[in-house]
Amino acid sequence: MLLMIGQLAEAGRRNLDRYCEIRKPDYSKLFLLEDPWGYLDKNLKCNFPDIDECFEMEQFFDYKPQYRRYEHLTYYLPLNVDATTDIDLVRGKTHQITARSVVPPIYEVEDFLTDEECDYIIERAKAEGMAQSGVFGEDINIELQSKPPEEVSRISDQAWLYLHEDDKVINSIMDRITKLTKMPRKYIDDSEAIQVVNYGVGGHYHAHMDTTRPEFDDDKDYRALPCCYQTKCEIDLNLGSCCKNCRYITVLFYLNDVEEGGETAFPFADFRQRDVDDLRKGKIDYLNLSKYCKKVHIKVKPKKGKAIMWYNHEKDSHNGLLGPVIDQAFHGGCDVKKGTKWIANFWISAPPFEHRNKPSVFNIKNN
Ligand SMILES: O=C(O)CCC(=O)C(=O)O
Repeated sequence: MLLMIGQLAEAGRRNLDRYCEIRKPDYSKLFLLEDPWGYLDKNLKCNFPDIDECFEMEQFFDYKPQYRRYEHLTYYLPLNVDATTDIDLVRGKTHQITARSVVPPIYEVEDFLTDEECDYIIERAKAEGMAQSGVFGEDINIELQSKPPEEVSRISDQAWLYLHEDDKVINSIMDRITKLTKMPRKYIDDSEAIQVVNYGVGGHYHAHMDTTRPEFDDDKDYRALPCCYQTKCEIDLNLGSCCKNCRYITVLFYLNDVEEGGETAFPFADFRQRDVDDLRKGKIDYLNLSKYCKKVHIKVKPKKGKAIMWYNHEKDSHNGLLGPVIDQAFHGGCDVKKGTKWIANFWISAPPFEHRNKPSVFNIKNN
């Protein structure tokens, strides 16, 4: 152990890179999905100057076998836009699922939650305490102080609802999410808490990605960083973040009816990638939904109990785990014009290939 500390400290002195990195695997073995012999683990090299953090990473090298295997992700595509089909979510009731776009696949299900479930989530969030929403890796207070409201990226309050095994209401919703997404249950249990959000009049969230685009976000290279759901490291608002979001799927629930406005808008859905790139480079800021909500074609109107889901990433065709980000998944909430808007977000996280052995910090059985 002492030898290891010495080696790590030396590695730290030599290399100021703050994060563990993975040596390039032998590509002839890249298609080894389950890696039962720990082949790829042997190629991991730690460059942390911070020894404590390094030990946290070390733990996953010998983590218990059940965490070493991730089942493949599920990715399903609609035949065409507006295609509707029946879906079995609860016994004795048939729901309908409708595709709203193909890239990314966006699906809508009415009455996914009952009125009682919506009210329960709102009450639990209020009891938890609603506080001003933030934006990943940024300090929203600086924006609020320096910009007019329509330029501020996000104006809302939020609370996190942690998943507990004994919460029957939330567990039954999780069962339905498993059926909706057709994902292995482990991914659902490993995902983040539910985020409940409330917007007043003028409240909005400009279009953004729920996941990190590892090579591009804020001109920072996030590729070597662990996924946030696999680490307890804090997000430092001044220095950038120490992890990246690896949110494969978003499931968003509308918890009330909004009198006017508050649509969820997908400004680039079903655009060709080239068009997305051009639009983003152009003079008009299409991400500003206070100004451009009207121009967006694919918008979902809030309705109490409705759920929408979409993919933020493709599935990696080589290994069945987290694949490339889908840039067309930019989305946000348009200004609420009248009334109030309550939603809940549930993000299903998944590891990219290089982090597949690291367990989630959110597994409900661990809390
Ligand atoms: O409010 C909405 O409709 C969208 C919310 C959203 O994009 C988010 O919370 O990430």
